[in-house]
Amino acid sequence: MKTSEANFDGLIGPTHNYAGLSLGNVASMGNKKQVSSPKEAALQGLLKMKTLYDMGFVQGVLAPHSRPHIGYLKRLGFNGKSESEVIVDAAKKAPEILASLTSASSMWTANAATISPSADTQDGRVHMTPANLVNKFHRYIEASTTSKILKATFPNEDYFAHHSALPAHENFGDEGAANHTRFCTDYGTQGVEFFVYGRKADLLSGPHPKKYPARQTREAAEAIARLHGLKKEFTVFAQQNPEVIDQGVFHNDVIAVGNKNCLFYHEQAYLNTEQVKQDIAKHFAKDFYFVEVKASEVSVQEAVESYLFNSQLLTVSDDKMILLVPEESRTTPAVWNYLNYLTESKQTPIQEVVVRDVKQSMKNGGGPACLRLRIVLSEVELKNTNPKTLLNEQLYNQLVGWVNKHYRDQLSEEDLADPMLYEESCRALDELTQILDLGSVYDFQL
Ligand code: SUG
Repeated sequence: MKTSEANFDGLIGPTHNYAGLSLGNVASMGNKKQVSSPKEAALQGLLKMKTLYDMGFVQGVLAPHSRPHIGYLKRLGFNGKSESEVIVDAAKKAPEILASLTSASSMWTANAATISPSADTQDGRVHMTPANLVNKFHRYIEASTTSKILKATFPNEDYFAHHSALPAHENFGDEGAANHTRFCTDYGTQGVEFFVYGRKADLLSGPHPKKYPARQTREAAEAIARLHGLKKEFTVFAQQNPEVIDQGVFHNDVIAVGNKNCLFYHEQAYLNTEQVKQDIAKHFAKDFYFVEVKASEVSVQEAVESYLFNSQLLTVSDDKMILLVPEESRTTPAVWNYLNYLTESKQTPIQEVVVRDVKQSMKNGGGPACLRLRIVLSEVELKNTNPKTLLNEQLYNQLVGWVNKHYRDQLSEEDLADPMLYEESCRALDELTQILDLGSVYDFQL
């Protein structure tokens, strides 16, 4: 039976904007208050999805969340007889809270959840745990809707086990698949699950960054491994180098990407690289490729600016992988030189580079890998996936039409105070739940 890796991308929502909400994410901090284009953002994301569909990959779509989040506005004491009045009240009294509750951040589905394929789990089901994202308020509010959307996308509990997010406390800070990688020989056989964390819950018990927050704890990673019923001997935990977190590497997927028998990473990514390599390599009888990029080839700063490692590493045939990188990797000279050298050398499985423009998302620190959640699915699991969420030519055209009909060309800081934005979003999302056959997943639909 054929098992493949599907990519579920977050459809970029109608309130995409630059509010500078993410301390430690240099793009988000640097582009604060710039004017965004939700329409361009969503179309760029859809084109990336279409690229992979056209190449023969299974490509899925995860719906965006409804924003601004009226429920949280009310819980925080903003009042009004209607949703519009609540928004106007918040805009007047605390625009920064309104901005947090208007973020379209659910687009970065690498942070939506951690997924363990059925080949790795004790009960033979695909296990999913939505990330609690406690480190950032605008992201912490995602977990409950993410859970509903995942259940509507993978409804059959005979095949899919849906866990609750971990307790919403910093000790269990969890950022989902952005800090999780799975290595394997074939997608359908036992894999090695690799969890990367930024700190331990007890800050006194080990190294941690000094300037920017470490979003993921070791305790969170261990809890996920327990919940998913992973075998201890096939689970590897590694700490990120705190010094790179302080340079803007807020998730492991900003400094490394892995697939099958290959880990592509920066030499400064981990605290103890040799241990990481040993722990992974011992599971592979045949070759495992550690493709290490030296600081002399690409500095951490260049890696962060270009998002070289926030790329999608995809298997196209037995011994060939392609790397889908953002446009910024092409325009950063050291990175582009390195990529040319890598593909020409033919020493590793990475033999081709595909470039895509996702600039609207990149300006918030979200590259190609942030926009997708990888889900390994067997044939029968794929059959039990909501078919309306799987991209094909028709769905692509339908979604492009939907974006063009509902999305604004531009969104500025002041526009977040406009209650019409909420109304437009609700109309768009209501229609989307029908297109994707999701049922009622939004509070405004209850
Ligand atoms: O959580 N940016 C996101 C980017 C997430 C990238 N994901 C991965 N690396 N997997 C974040 O920092 C910025 C929103 C703003 O500033 O308006 C933001 O949330």
